[in-house]
Amino acid sequence: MTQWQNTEQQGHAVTHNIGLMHHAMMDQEMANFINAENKRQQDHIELIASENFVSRDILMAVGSILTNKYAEGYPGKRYYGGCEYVDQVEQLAIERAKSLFGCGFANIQPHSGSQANQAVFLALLNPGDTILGMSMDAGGHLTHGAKVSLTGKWFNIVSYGVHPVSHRLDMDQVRDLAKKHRPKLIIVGASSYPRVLNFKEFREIADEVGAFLLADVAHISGLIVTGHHPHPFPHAHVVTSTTHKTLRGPRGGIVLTNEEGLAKKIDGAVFPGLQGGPLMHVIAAKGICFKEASTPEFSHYIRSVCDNSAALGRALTQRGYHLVSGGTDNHLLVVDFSGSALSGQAAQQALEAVRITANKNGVPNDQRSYVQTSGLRLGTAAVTTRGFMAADMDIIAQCIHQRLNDLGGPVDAVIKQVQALCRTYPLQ
Ligand code: DSN
Repeated sequence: MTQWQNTEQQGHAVTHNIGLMHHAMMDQEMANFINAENKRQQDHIELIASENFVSRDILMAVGSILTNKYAEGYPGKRYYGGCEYVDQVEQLAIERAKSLFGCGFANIQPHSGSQANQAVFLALLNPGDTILGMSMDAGGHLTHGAKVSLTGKWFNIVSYGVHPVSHRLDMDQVRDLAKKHRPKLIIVGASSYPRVLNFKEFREIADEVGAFLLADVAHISGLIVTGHHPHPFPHAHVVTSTTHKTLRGPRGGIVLTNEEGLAKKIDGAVFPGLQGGPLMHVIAAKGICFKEASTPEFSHYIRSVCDNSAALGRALTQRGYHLVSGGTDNHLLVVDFSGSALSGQAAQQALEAVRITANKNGVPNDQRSYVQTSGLRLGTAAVTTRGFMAADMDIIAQCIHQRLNDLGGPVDAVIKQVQALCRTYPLQ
């Protein structure tokens, strides 16, 4: 149970508030869509590994009047007047971020994880510099060097992958590539890597070639701050994260470092380098998120996220599915359909029809296109927030299996099981 699910009364209060808020909106056309999405979130099992459900306090902050305020600059150094309260909001959130991650400097203004990464590139690199990052089919993120992203267009990208059999990071390959290409920046971090990242070894390689090390922990930051994954500090020069995945905060990004000189460059890169006015309502919500993530309840939640992920992996393996790397150490797993007639895209669509939401994903050495893919990424952060437990993972695996094993068959029986689970764990 999460901190706000512990009291049923609180849970009901949230449902009521959200419902009332949207029913009371003047723009009924838009309210109808928001209400429909609210119902979709209630009625579907959410397995997209990067999504979660925020607390009532975070929702209230995101919907607050702070959205009205322009505050270009940083606390005490704004370009506009009237910033005395938003200064306090941002300073409190910064202090909480530093305390949560145990670091000296935090910029909490990036609008997203991608912009947090771009700020690091702007602060540390020049166009044409070499970046060594993880390839997308091995689990890396778009901003780590994909050709279609700004990173791929403006920098010289060298990509490392995973071992073709174990699907785990091949540190010899990373070292060899680093020595051969002498990157200015090495990125460690992933969007679909189910195993532990060895930040220490990455730093050793970075030091050997004189590169900066960026740890993009967008997916695993909730695990890191609760001790369920090794910490990127003191190894990384810079750490970026989103706040809305396992950290369970509002959508957004952060950049962290222990080095004052880097912190100054990063601040300048975020504003005025990349962004204009910070989203003060989101910054307040980030501050609430950092406080929530420092509680024992959150630590217990993350333990359950990992237990559920392991249980889901086991339940799928027992039903004959192959997982990238054979399993998971964190909040996500990737089902590997390589060699089968089913693509990741077809699996995603088939599950959508029974109200299970997941996303297609590349797998190591994927023979299908980025549109089709041969994998399906599943994560347990969102369902665990609802209160799902390890035994429920077996039911989810059974629903997935029933559906994928009989694509032309009737969907009613599976939908009924999904409905029953969603009713057992209503969203607050
Ligand atoms: N879209 C995010 C994810 O699903 O991992 C990464 O940006």
